[in-house]
Amino acid sequence: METIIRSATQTVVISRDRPLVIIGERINPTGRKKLAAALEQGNLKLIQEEASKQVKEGAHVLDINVGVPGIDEARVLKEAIQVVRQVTQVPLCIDSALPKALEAGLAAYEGKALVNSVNGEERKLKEVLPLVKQYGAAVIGLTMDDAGIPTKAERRLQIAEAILNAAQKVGIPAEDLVIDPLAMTISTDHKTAMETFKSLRLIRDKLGLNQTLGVSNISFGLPERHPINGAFLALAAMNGLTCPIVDPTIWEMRRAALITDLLLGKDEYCMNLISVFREKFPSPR
Ligand code: THG
Repeated sequence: METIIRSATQTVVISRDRPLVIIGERINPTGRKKLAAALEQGNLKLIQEEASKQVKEGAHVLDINVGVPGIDEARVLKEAIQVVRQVTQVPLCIDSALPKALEAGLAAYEGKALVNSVNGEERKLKEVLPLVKQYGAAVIGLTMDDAGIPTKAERRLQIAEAILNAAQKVGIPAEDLVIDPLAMTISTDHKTAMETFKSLRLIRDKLGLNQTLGVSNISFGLPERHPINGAFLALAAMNGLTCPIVDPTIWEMRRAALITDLLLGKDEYCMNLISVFREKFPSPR
């Protein structure tokens, strides 16, 4: 199963047989006051800086979310996509809760985008999937529906199946659907990571789909967040995660992804690990 996304000049292939595809999460005003303020003022300089920095630190794809309350999200998303293109050519993941904004983003994007996201709610499926089809994009499907996020992995698999069926019904092939089985906060449910791993395995083994996770969700409210996120990333990759959403500018996260690829046999001669290490730490340490 290969999910292919593209910019005008670059192609990224997401597959179990390949290294993890890193989706850079930093262009998102949630929990980032400075970015939210810049977006409100129409200043897109910070977005360009975040784009360049993340690609330099190993992001293969950039998530673009400009959701600030009260903002004209369709217009700002379109502008953000245009200014990011001026500084990097990596493919984009267009992230909005508003179908109108997704449409404006897709119309402004040159290539095959990844749309973040649809879920199992009837209304969402009806609004978002036709857009994905119309623009020939790929889409992330969250395993939640009108009843919320199921605790049990078996139910998350059912929702993934329902999203897959709905996608195929409008002509979106299975390879253009990436499932997000949802990383929850482990500080409020000590078994939640285990349920996410089980979801990853079920969806991988029964549906064969590529899968993403917002990795940092796992560690909210805890000390040692980055090491927790890193270990979670590795275990999730072992169970079917292929394109994590992370902050690659945190070296510990990039390092976790590199080491995970190495241990899962995706880094022949350890070339990637060694070359990134040399670039990052040019002098002996
Ligand atoms: N699944 C999918 N998409 C997602 C998520 C997911 N998009 C949003 C989110 N979850 C992943 N992206 C982010 C973006 C920003 C932050 C976290 C996850 C963030 N982090 C710091 C924090 O934790 O407080 C902010 C502080 C900072 O670094 O400045 O803001 O699960 N499909």
